[in-house]
Amino acid sequence: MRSVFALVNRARQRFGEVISAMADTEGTIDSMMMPYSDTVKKNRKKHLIIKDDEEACCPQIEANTRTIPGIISQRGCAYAGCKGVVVGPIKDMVTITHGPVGCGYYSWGTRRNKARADDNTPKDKIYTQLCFTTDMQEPDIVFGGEKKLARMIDEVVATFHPRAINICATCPVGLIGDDLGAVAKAAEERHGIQVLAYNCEGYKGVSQSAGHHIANNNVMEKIVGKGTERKPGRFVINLLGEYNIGGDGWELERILKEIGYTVNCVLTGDSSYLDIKNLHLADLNLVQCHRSINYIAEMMEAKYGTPWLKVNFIGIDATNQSLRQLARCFGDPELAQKTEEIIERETARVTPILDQYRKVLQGKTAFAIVGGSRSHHYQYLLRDLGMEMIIAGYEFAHRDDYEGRQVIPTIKTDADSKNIPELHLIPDEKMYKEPHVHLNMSKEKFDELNAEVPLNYYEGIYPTMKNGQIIIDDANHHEVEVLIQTKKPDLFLSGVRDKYIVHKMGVASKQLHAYDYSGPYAGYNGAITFARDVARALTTPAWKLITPPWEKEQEPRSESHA
Ligand code: CFM
Repeated sequence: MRSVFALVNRARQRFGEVISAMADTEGTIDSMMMPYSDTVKKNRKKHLIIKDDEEACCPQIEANTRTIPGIISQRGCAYAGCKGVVVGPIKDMVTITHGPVGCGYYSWGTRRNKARADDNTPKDKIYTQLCFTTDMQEPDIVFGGEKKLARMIDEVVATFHPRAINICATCPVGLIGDDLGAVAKAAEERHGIQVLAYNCEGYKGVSQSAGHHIANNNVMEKIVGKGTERKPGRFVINLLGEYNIGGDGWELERILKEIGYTVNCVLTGDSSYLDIKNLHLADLNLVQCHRSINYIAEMMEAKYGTPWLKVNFIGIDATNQSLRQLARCFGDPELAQKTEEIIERETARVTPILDQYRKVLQGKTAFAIVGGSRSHHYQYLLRDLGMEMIIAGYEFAHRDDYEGRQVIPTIKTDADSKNIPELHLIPDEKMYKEPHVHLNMSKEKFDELNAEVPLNYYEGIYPTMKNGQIIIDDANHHEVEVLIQTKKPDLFLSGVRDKYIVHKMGVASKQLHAYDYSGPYAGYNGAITFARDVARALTTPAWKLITPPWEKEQEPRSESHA
């Protein structure tokens, strides 16, 4: 009898907790909406979800739509997504920014994708530390910038002899109508190397996400499939959507190579033009950042039949699970055994170190408001450390990143998304192989595998969140301030634009884009670095010296700020 009472009591208590958490969260959302007009309120409410365990499926969220004019959120532009994120890190291509100097200058070296020389790419063929821009001036805007761009390509070829060149468009180039495609084509004929033109004018689409798509299309159409050399090995894989921020990709290559995989290409962190040409010769694609690279994964599936597996190498449990699923894909007993050996050895090595950090991190809460995938991935690493991400936000993700890929056919296209060409590729006559042939297994075995380890699928962030937690799309400073004041996290994970404001509010803040010059954060060694950085951030005595603004006596606001 006692145990029944205990159960009932526990259930009541749990019910009470959930109700108060929900009421509290409703209150937070009401405060966020308070200053808004009815139209803005209606719009912003659609970009919020509260996780509800009772609901069978994820409520629909509005995502990848225009930010309301006048509200400053954290998004970037299409040029940033194309040049800054996807094609900029290709180490042996010169990437020219065609436009006034600001776009090239401010995207120069700010994303910490690292590159180094390898067997095929000597040091003098790596251009990622340099900034190339046409520096358009008023006469170029008035009379057109095509000649200046052509001259610049000639100069780049004469000085650096690169293997290939990217040209990325900025807003004014699209407005004055420079024909980048024609300039690139003429340059290819003059120099006998590939010159790719990306029409990634900043205003295309609603965020940098449009630039990812434009970059994916061009890389897929113009580079992938041009090579013929498969790297030696029985298990040849690509790691897509990994950009080697702070050396993440190198830590993952260390682990994957030791298990017995051949890493054909990491796209695009520390990748080379030569490797991308051979992308189609791998057996399997791993997808780390779904948002930025799912287009190439999907197009390769259509054109070559290459299956893809969504992985997450952020966190120990997440890494171990991804490695096990990866081994399952090849169905090889030796590979499975080696995987278990490495998992056991690495987990045993890092666990005692993480245990030490857990002593100060256990029970702490965090928010993450980042681009389009880290707010999901880092939940696993935080849980390894005894922490909980109570609010997760994306700047520019699409509905499938929140709700899962099954919603893709139901996503409405609008004027902004129609702006970005959608390539529909058909199976390549010579190179298409059925997915099970890529994995060297029978169709039956492949179907069994697919039932256990979902291939070509991503479930989104929603299932990982806990009851009552908030998911927010395209958050702005005002909303972030209210969330911090009401939910009082111990740690805020975001970018440099809000980092220092949050510090001044007395809350530790870590940059999750560039890792504040630290890293790697991926894999086993990355988990240690992250735990150390977060433990330091939370325990620094500086917090004792700061009084959050809401704890100070309210000073009357001056008219000019009202
Ligand atoms: Fe993918 Fe990225 Fe991200 Fe992204 Fe980015 Fe980035 Fe990011 Mo900054 S590709 S979506 S456009 S994981 S640069 S390495 S950290 S916003 S969450």
